[in-house]
Amino acid sequence: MGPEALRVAGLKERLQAHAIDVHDLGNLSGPSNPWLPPVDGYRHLAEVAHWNRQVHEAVYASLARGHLPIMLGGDHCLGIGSVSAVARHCRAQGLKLRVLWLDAHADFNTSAITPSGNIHGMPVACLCGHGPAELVNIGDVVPAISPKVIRQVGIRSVDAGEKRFVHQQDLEVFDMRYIDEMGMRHAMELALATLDDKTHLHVSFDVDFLDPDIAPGVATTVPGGPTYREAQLCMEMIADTGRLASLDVVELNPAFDLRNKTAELAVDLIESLFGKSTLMRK
Ligand code: DIR
Ligand code: MN
Ligand code: MN
Ligand code: MN
Repeated sequence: MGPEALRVAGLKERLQAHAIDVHDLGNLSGPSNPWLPPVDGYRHLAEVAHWNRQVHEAVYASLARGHLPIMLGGDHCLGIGSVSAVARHCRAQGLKLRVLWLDAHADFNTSAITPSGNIHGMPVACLCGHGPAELVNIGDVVPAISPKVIRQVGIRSVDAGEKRFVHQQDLEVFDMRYIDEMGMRHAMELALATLDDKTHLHVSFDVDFLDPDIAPGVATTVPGGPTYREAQLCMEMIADTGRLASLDVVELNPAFDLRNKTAELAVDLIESLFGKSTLMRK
């Protein structure tokens, strides 16, 4: 339902208004959600692997055509297919990679430490090589990425075992305390530091990044997220780099939304990500 809500909110039209040529490739297809409890620490591993293989191929094909893919989820497990395709593209093209992970959660669980078995709590770990073969092997190389390329922003919910693992793997995290103390501007300056014209910037935008007051349309709201202005600044600073080359928009769940307002907010923010600004910038 997430992609449909973003279409209804006018994503394509709003990007077209900025003279961007948009192709809606429609929905991918795959197995439906069986709603079963975890098996060996994973919920729906076979289904998740199937969907991620589809996403990987679609994102890779889009990049190979020289396009900027926007992958609409669905939950954040789909970041495995998407980011692995981006990493494969970067290797093929000799590009450096930076992944900005905008999320309330670190998404760094494994089957041994997950409290839920939900694979949307594991994509960053899987991309870094910690996960089941079905997901870790989706790209061309294992691990698909190094933790060094990731910058996480907005984090405010990390499980106990996950917290140790984030520390051990030395992920660079700008959590909400950092943003409270230093401001979104400083966090983003550091998260976007050292990008150059050979860097592919991927943004993985979990809509639960946003404060639930402005973005209720997600299943796993966590209080104390970025405000409307902080989120806009985050997107505008990404746009200013001119390096955005691929994007995920995930976890939007219209069943929890109010009159599609979270989808509309997501479209507003995506517009800023693609360069909408209030004034001409010097
Ligand atoms: C929790 C929730 N850390 C889990 N994760 C979510 O189940 O692993 N990530 N909601 O977006
Ligand atoms: Mn997430
Ligand atoms: Mn999340
Ligand atoms: Mn999630």
